[in-house]
Amino acid sequence: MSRMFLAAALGLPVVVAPTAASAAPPSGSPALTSVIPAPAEVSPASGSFRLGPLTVIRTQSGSAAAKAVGEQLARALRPSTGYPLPVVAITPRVLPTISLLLGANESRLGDEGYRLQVDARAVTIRANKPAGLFAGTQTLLQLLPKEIDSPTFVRRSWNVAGGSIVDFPRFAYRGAFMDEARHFHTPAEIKAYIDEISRFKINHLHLHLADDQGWRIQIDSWPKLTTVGGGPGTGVDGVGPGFLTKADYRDLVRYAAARYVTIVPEIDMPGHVNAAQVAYPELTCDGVAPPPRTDTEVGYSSLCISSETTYRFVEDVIRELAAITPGPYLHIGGDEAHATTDADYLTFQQRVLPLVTKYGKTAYGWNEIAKSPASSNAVAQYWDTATTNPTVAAAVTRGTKVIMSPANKAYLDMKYDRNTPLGLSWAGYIEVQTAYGWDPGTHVTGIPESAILGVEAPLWSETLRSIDDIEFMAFPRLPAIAELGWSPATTHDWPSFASRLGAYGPRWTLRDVNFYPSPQITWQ
Ligand code: TNX
Repeated sequence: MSRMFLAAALGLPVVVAPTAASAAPPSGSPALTSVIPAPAEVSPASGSFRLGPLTVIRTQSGSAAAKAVGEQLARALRPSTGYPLPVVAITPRVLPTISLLLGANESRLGDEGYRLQVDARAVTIRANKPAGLFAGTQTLLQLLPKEIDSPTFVRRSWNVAGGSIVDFPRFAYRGAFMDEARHFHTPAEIKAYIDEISRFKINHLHLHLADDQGWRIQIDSWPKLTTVGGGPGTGVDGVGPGFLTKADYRDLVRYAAARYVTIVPEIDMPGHVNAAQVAYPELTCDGVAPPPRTDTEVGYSSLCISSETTYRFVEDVIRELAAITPGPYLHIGGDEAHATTDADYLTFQQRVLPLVTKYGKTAYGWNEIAKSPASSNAVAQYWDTATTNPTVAAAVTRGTKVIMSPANKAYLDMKYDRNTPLGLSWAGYIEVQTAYGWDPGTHVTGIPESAILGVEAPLWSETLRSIDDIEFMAFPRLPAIAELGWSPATTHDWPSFASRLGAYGPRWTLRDVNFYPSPQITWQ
């Protein structure tokens, strides 16, 4: 204890070793050190908490958000345990209690951090904000025996190892990504993915809503975008039609928010716009509709930079999208604009980046936007495979912030190896150890940690059809990226991650989540 206080007083990282008194965790209960992403501080202690038929979930009185987190926890625990687990605001002291309390009053926890304490009488999660309570409950789920994830009743004892965890994120932004354009994934599939990513404390979901092969979000002022651009025959190979109505989108925003995930919408421009031009030929310079495209080429389409119709279109889309998006970011793409001249690209971004600000959002785009001086208050998504990029480094000195998605590390649509049946390989093969083996804070020369908002794991859909396909590519690499975004760099350790992942695998099996059984991992 005194060593811990001394270290804290000196501002040193506190690494707390289990004391001699700490018994091994109860049989079948994971150790406090088994959590993904690795918590900031873990202090195992003796004893354990037994979740039983009389356990109650107590939430901060007066907080509807804390109560909602408590209800979600109860819904996660009831099927396998069969216990009633009432969610209440006050409890008699004699009952075993899981408490979710606000007012942790500990600044280093920030908005998403939490403190979790486990002893024989109670599990107590304290946080400054409800987001921290949600994060703490995700940790608690991993501390219960894996059978907790069974959709049906399991007869066993439900113990949680004693001790405490203090946890908070390294980066504010941890993102996942779905490509709705190349293949439309339904709202139910998007929700299923949100359920899984939020378990690893991912807090943003970027939706790529338009590309050459399809347009997937209702825009009232340009209705043919979806009736034509999202209609039959759209998507890669013509087999990915569909679109989100505004009602669908609002419902997804709410569903994600309940899991502390913020939706980030993307409309890619000035390239990747063939589907919009098929629907509205006036978006081309010659006014002639191009043929619909269902192949996977990139870089052939461009909005007409000299036409005022283009800016009327772009402003309408940004305005309507901003109005249904409570989150701070609006992604305007900007990648692979090979059919736009450099001068036109700059002209376009100088007009469009400020439009995002006009509608109250922070502009977010692929790293090519760093070419534009107007990107200084925007966020650039680094997808380059190189570890130097002078253009992005120069933008950073002007104020541009960066989210790291290097394609050769963080792209979940890259094959694991040459035998992977799905995915692409233009950025290389990415096995789990490769996805885990980099540091977002030092990866690119001239992009210091102070300029980095976080990480994101794109998952492009050229080869993906079903939720099974999505899960197979995302798991187990998404937890690797989640750990790089959440956990302190000092916890980074491949053998530890590999062993925690191996122990986690059966949970996916119990939840019927498809995953790639990487040969790099000893699956339990
Ligand atoms: C490059 S990454 C693209 C996408 C493709 C992806 C496939 C980026 C900003 N653009 O258009 O879908 O590769 O991996």
